[in-house]
Amino acid sequence: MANESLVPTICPYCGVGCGFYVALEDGQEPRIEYMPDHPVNEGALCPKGNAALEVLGHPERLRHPLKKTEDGWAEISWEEALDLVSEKLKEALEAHGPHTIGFLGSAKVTNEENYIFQKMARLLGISNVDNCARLCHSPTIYGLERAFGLVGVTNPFPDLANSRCILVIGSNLAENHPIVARWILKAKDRGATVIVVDPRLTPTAWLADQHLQIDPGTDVALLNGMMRVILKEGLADTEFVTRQTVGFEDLVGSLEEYTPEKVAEIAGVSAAGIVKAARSYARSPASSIVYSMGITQHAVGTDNVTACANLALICGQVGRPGAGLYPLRGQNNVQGACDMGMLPDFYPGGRRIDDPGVVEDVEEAWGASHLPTAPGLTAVEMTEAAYDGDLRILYVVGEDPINSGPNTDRAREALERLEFMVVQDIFMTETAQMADLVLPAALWAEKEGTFTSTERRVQRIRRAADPPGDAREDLWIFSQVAERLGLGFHYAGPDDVLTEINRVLPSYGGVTRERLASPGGLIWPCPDPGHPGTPILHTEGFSTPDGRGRIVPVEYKPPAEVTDQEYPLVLTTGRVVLHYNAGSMTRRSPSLAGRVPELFVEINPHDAKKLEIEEGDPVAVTTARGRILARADLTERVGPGVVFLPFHFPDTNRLTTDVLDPVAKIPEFKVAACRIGRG
Ligand SMILES: Nc1nc2c(c(=O)[nH]1)N[C@H]1C(S)=C(S)[C@@H](COP(=O)(O)OP(=O)(O)OC[C@H]3O[C@@H](n4cnc5c(=O)[nH]c(N)nc54)[C@H](O)[C@@H]3O)O[C@H]1N2
Ligand SMILES: Nc1nc2c(c(=O)[nH]1)N[C@H]1C(S)=C(S)[C@@H](COP(=O)(O)OP(=O)(O)OC[C@H]3O[C@@H](n4cnc5c(=O)[nH]c(N)nc54)[C@H](O)[C@@H]3O)O[C@H]1N2
Ligand code: SF4
Ligand SMILES: [Mo]
Repeated sequence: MANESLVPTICPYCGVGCGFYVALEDGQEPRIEYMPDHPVNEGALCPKGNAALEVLGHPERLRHPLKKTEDGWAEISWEEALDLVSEKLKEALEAHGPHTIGFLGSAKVTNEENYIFQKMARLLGISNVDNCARLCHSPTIYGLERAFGLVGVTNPFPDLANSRCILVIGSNLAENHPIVARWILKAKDRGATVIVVDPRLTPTAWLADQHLQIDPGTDVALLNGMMRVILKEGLADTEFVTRQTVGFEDLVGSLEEYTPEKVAEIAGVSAAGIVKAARSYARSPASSIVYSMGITQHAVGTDNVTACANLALICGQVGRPGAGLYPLRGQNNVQGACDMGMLPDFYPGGRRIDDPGVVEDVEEAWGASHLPTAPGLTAVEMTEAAYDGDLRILYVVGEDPINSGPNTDRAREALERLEFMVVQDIFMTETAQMADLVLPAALWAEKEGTFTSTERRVQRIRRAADPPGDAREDLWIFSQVAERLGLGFHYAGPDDVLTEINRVLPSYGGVTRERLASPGGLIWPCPDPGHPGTPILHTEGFSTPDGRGRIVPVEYKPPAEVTDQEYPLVLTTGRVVLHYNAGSMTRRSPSLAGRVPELFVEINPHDAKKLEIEEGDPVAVTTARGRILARADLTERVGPGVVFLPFHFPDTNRLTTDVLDPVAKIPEFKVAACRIGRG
């Protein structure tokens, strides 16, 4: 091990926040060394974590600022690039006002970087700021803020091993949060019952004792049905309900018509299965609910989240070891991006922008005046505003909306109408190709800072490699733009920004640089330097003003788009273990891309037979918005009538609908009506 150094860091892919070391040895390529003393992954990594270093020196990394010209891309200096961004912003601010500008921050960049980016926006009066949480857990933000007063996974992952019943609903964690599956296996080892609710027979469903293969978009009916069983059989925790909640009586009245038989008909599962799941969850001494995109990515996403919270509240299954609610967040730093205020309606620390007290606090902390006092546009609304000509400038950091947003043919038209778009990324994404200016960023292993995992665990990343060419840290780029706009950002580096975060965000008060040295970091709320962090939330009541959880009845509503003769199949979209989101990193990772090289569509063999489609055939998938080609994968993973497309390759989102949940403004990625034909 001569001349070897081990740089501790955090996986850049999903929100589980696994730790590992980058081993640097003279004359050798950097390699991964496992971190057995990390509390969450205990040294293990999933295939993506193991491949994390493959993109580091990739030949396609962006190396220079690029300006679009009539003859294609021209390499320009940073000086010219930064001047251009600041001039465009200044011009638009003066001529048209801050509401014509949008900033999309990134759940892949650090807390410090998001903090600075949204601060820059707000100081300029811009409140159109958002991040990919809009497409992901925005229903959790509104649903859990109302129910519990605080948004976050309630218990740490190792605590899943203390659950006796785990209800996994709309989450394929075996593929998408694979290290969480280890804790579920540990719970099973100790005798826990695992129930999986998913329209597909996923690898997660294979772990289950009971799989409820519901029809897409019927979760509210199922959860209401389970709650009705629990009430009728006297299985609710009435003591907890009386002491710690409000709204129970309204719920009781609302559930009457959700009989097991009726729900069975709506959701396409057996009445006995509903009763069994309800009993398992309510009777166990410690139950947890784990949910993600199968719950949130619906026009009724906020209702779905609310129904999950209602179930936990009436059974008193929250606020104790083994009893929690786990909205598994997606990106490595999506929790952090939201904590830092990279949202149109929240200042840093999850504090509402339209609360005058909050605005006053932030103004004082920043030494600023006239900060925005009203929410701006959300991500998908910004696209709409661009379409209508109301949004003129878009600054996109570490996101690829032309692949990851809904109904992308229309989104493409919208972004084409922008006056100026700058994209800051590590690769030339599809969105970057549409930009007027592309800025090359340093990736996680090339910079310092912190990420906040889905457990609310704040952890440090450290520099282990030099960025390629002229690529620079996102923080440096933002600071340079801010300086040109006269905002007086004089941060010496990420540590300086973290010190400000400690001062401005109450729950990060004690999350200081010094305390983040050991594996596992700190879990917020951690208000002061002597505080140990808060692994389990709501142990002493909820974070609402009166300390009580809110039970809010919700009614089942069918998905926005229903099947008909022209579009007889339900299209649902999602993920596979070897690829990540729009694929900019995994499609360039040889060990991953080689194993899933192209777009495929899962079709049930019964449907395929009727359509005379064979395994491997090229087929056309068509919705009201477009037609794309994919390779047929005939599999029982989807039930008859349902087809599944991953969104890791361009095209899938040309098909998805941009119908939004009215509260969270998340698009319904999980249900569209489609037809399949020969390609
Ligand atoms: N390998 C891999 N890991 C990832 C990612 C990735 O792209 N690849 N992305 C990260 C991100 S950003 C996120 S947000 C997470 C997402 O992680 P997940 O939420 O697990 O991802 P999805 O595959 O989108 O959807 C989960 C499941 O919901 C099911 N589902 C669809 N419709 C319904 C429904 O109506 N009801 C119910 N109950 N279930 C339904 C799908 O069949 C699918 O199995 O993963 C993170 N981790
Ligand atoms: N059909 C369908 N669509 C979906 C979903 C679905 O289930 N179905 N899921 C939605 C969900 S949950 C999410 S979260 C979104 C994700 O949508 P996006 O956030 O748009 O997806 P990513 O591909 O993760 O994009 C992250 C980008 O950051 C870049 N990047 C990585 N590191 C850095 C860095 O350090 N600095 C900078 N500047 N850039 C960096 C990567 O190259 C990549 O281009 O997609 C949504 N879209
Ligand atoms: S589970 Fe998530 S954080 Fe852990 S190694 Fe896999 S992708 Fe990385
Ligand atoms: Mo996500």
